[in-house]
Amino acid sequence: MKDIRNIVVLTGAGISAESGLATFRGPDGLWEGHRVEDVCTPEAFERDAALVQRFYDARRAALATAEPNAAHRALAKLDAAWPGELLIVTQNVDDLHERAGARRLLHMHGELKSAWCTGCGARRRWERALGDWPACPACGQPGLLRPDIVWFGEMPYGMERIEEAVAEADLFVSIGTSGAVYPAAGFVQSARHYGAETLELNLDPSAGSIFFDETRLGPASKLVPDWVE
Ligand code: BJW
Repeated sequence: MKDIRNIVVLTGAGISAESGLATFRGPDGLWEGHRVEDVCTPEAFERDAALVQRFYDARRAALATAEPNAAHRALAKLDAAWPGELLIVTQNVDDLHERAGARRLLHMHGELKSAWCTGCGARRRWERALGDWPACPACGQPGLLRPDIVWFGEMPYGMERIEEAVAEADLFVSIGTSGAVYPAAGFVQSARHYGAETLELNLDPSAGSIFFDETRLGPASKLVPDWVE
């Protein structure tokens, strides 16, 4: 095995499943009969903002009672102890990684507890429901706040920093993601291209399983602590 100094960890909905938060695809992947691909777009928000706000209000309500699990805690422990470079790139919009103590963390698909104003561009911490359609606290304009979430067709956050970290990585680890959504699904191939070892920890093999040097199947709460220790 090569010397490992720089690590990139990519996480998806599967790491929060054992904290009680639903994943997107599979049996629980529908919401009020809508596919995630139909709710999570700027076009859906233009068409029916109230429906999309309800989807995120329900997600905020679920997050209020969720706690980090052993997988989040193990990554936070790795973050605290790892002397080399580490970047945890999460596709998740929950805050369970940071509540477990992770610091070297990037939310590439946005955050549930943030709202942004499409009028003035201000981003604000937001824990309440947006369903009552409040005015923007920065510019005072009503009806312009939206969830600070990256929808299909929008550019994920932090791509430059992620691409740099992936190019420098000696080890790329993917946890609890189906590999159905790009650009995150393509990171493993970039990491390989730049010479990193690649490891997948997931309940089922993902769409990109063939690109990993090793895949370990099982629940994240078991696999992640086993890998970190
Ligand atoms: C467990 C477990 C347990 C369960 N233990 N495991 C080709 C190239 C590039 C782009 C595209 C392309 N083709 C199409 C596109 C565009 C599009 C896309 O990917 N579409 C696909 C449908 C094909 N992508 C975009 O539009 C993105 N933007 C973009 O591409 O901009 C241009 C650009 C170009 C080039 C470079 C950079 C940018 C934006 C994507 C935004 C995604 N947004 C969402 C919703 C918002 C967040 C939210 O509301 O929460 O993000 S969609 C949804 O899917 C959410 C997730 O973050 C994302 C990924 O889902 P995830 O996490 O993988 O969850 P699941 O449910 O799919 O899988 C869970 C997994 O866990 C499963 O495998 C289970 O087995 C496992 N599991 N329990 C361990 N206990």
